[in-house]
Amino acid sequence: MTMTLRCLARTAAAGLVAVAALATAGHTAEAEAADTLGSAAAGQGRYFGAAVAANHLGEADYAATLDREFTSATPENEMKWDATEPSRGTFTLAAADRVVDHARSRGMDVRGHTLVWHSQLPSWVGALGAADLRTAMNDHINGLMGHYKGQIHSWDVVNEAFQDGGSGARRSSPFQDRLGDGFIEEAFRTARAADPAARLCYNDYNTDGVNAKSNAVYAMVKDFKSRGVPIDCVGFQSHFNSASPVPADYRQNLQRFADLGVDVQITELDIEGSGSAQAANYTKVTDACLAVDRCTGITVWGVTDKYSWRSGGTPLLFDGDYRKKPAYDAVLTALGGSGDPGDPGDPGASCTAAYTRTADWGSGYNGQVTITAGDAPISSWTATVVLPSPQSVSSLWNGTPTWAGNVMTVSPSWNGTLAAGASTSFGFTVAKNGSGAAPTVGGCTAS
Ligand code: 9MR
Repeated sequence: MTMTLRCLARTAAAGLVAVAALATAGHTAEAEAADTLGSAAAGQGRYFGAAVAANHLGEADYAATLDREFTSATPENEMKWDATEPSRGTFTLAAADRVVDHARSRGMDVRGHTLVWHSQLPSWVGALGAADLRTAMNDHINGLMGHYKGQIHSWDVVNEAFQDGGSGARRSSPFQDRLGDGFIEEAFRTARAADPAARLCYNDYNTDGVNAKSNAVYAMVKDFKSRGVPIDCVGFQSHFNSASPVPADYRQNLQRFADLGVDVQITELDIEGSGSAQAANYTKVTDACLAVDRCTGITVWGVTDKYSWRSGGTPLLFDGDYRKKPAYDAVLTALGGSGDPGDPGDPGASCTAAYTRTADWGSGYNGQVTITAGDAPISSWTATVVLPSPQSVSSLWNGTPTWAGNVMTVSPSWNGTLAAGASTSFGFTVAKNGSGAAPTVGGCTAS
């Protein structure tokens, strides 16, 4: 006979973050039942998306995590100019189609990223003169938006057109250098005509707080709104680390753009770090979006740390084995959702204890308890064995027993450290003393 008793001990850090986030986030009873990022965000009237790479969709865990948790997908590289029009007039959209088809067939929205950007730009574009470049830019917008017409909820029409630093100036690029400031306006007007139903966004980084760069974008959006240039939203990439932390005025900055009459979206969120500190930063960002009515959704820049562009900084919500990180719990809680702490992928230390009688010789028997780590690695465990009276244990191996009456608590001797999902076992010999009943095994606790 085999008995299994699942038990878990969530890390104190994750629990504290969850409690802190619960105390600060307003949420409805209905949303509280949500147990995925997408469903919890939907309860708040928002989407929750991820950047998606076509070449990972064949990996079962990748696709399963994406499909379970996210309601929006942004092709990470597949819609960029170098991928989609490597030579003039030749559109290569198979990889982008794979992401769009995967996402839409599972009910996800798609963000289009990105039409006009100085980077990942094939060299033929930079070699064009002004008139030709203008035509090529408009052809590119029409080619992509035409192909995906009606399938994209928001397009990053222009990406990263402003310089970093304090100047608030436009960034040098073939478009800026040959067409001048007006290229942005022209791109938006062309985009509106190409797919009138799509939300048209300007997207940039280091514009997340109030600073010279975001002031310059703000002035452009204000000007566009006052002159009727079609713009519907501003994307805040939100790539954070210790050198570029979540700004204290993040919410205020989102709000001032929203007050211009555009939606705001968090478009490429990732925050380097780990544990409760990373979780707290994710809570700040999520809370900021929820506090701004026109913040319509959040996209994290990847599904798993292992494929992040900053993988060394472990900046995402799922680790390299698709386990939920404390940051995941923090976001879910801030969105008003609540996870099942025992569900697959929870990062808390946990273990199971399974008992088997391995030998029986009339007056005695051998028992074995197999300890299996849950979805996270563990460094120690204890399990309890309740022995039926009047049995007694004559020897025990691969464990260290302590006794309280007929309850034996066993801790590791040499075998405390287990990888996620790995097992060890301890064994013991029992004198029946007239009773052949099975012991009760359970109470596995891991740390
Ligand atoms: O995540 C993308 C990475 O795979 C590419 O190598 C890189 C090339 O420029 O672009 C990354 O995505 C960028 C996004 O398109 C625009 N904002 C900054 C992102 C991170 O570099």
